Amino acid sequence: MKVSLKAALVLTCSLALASPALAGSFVYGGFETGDFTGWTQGAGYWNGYWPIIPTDFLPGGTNYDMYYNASGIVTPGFDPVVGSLLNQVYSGSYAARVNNSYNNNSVSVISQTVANYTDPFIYFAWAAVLESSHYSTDSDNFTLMLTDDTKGTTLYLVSYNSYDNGAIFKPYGYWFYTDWQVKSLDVSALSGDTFTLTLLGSDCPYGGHAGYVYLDGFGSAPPTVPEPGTLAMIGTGGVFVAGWLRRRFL
Ligand SMILES: [Ca+2]
Ligand SMILES: [Ca+2]
Repeated sequence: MKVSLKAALVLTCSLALASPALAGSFVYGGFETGDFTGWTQGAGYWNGYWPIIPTDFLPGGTNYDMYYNASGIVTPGFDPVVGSLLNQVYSGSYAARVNNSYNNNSVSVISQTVANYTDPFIYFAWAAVLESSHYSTDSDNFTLMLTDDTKGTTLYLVSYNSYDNGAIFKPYGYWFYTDWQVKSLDVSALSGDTFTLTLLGSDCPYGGHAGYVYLDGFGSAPPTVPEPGTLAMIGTGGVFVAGWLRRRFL
């Protein structure tokens, strides 16, 4: 008995010692725990300085104040602003919404770092909703970036505001929104590096306009879209399914 316990202890120690060398992987990048497990959250108040630096609002940052955190976990269903034009979830049962549609100068951030990543691809999906407001440096805005922290390089960066919104944005009343944007980055040449995905969403700095971004499917495999039957069960009828089919197949 003593021998087997000792053997088990040795095995446990060996595994513990070996674990730092194991390849890193994303932790709940699809938010399927129904919360922000695996993610670092940040928030703060935007009083108008530009540019907004995401790390300023993460723990330890100069503007970090979780009182203003307006992120949340969402379930399949219509976006509260554009309705059936955008499903809140891209894949599975949950997604993250960074910031929200309430105007109160809030800035919300989420971030996840994975070390020793050896898979060949990184996938993620995002969709943004921005309220028409002011100009390039004082409108509700968002920044989504993926950095290679080992190399000190930025592999993916999108930064939009409601004044400088790109061709992927569509107008909806006094708002702009995108369809889900699914990204795949080939990182096969960067095997073993440390990567960080950071997403910031911000209201305008005067408290009158809001902006927010959905994120889902951060991981090493392509995020899968819901089955049509699942969408029909949301209680939407044919219009939404038609929209889904249009987005998927055209
Ligand atoms: Ca998900
Ligand atoms: Ca807000």
